[in-house]
Amino acid sequence: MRLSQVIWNGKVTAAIFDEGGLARPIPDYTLQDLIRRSEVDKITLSELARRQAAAHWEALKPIIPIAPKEVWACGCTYEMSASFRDSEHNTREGFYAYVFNANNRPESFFKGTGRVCVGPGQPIGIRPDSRFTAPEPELAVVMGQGGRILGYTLANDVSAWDIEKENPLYLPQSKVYNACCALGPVIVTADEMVDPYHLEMTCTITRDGKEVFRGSVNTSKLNRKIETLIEYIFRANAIPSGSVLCTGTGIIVKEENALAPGDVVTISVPEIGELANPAVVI
Ligand code: DO4
Ligand code: MG
Repeated sequence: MRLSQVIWNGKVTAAIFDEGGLARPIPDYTLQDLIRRSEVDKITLSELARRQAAAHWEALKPIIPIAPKEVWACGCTYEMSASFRDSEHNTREGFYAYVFNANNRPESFFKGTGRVCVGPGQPIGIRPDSRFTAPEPELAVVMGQGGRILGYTLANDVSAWDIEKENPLYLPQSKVYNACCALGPVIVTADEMVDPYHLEMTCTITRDGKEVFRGSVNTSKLNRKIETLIEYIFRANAIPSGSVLCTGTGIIVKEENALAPGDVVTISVPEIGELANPAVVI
């Protein structure tokens, strides 16, 4: 099932989406409410959504699919991300390759809360003190109690790479700021996601209507099991149900394509949809 949220009767409301973009609102529920109720009543999210949804389909636009309690992210999970960072950063040789190695502890960091997240069509942020901000297109999972995967969505882990590159201790400043994370357009529930390790992801940057960047990756290149990433972040953190984990980027945007205000970043995976956001200086 494809779940997201819409503005319905002036309120943020969970909704079931069909492939064509029509929606059945789920009155009186946000996506967080739906998750909470499905866990209390011990029924699946899809079953609860089906029971509570309005009978009619409407042409409604998806907004952010969930206001996440917490957003976590993993890094250097694709060879591309680790080798680019090793080649660009002023660090000890193999610094990033070390965490790419699946036998070592993965990199994970706290990306923020719902406060820093935006949905489809909303502006993503460029820090005023960054000259090189890049999109990081990532597969993201919505987690339930104990880290159970409830569904899959797309994320843009927007990052001020020049700040990270200057010194790895600046990572939180490069990663966490207003509008640093886009999510959407829908959450494909875990029971309907055919194979999260075989998704073809594309990212484009459009400037003044012209495509200035195109990159793609298949999630088969993800060097970790998503369950392993979740297990690590839960080791010493009671992460609340309704939180999101971004699983790392396999698409690298170089400095010549640094985001400029007005650029539009579009991330797409056929099984999930398209997440497009304009960039603004925040
Ligand atoms: O090591 C820095 C962050 C890496 C990251 O966010 C990624 O690989 O996606
Ligand atoms: Mg990332």
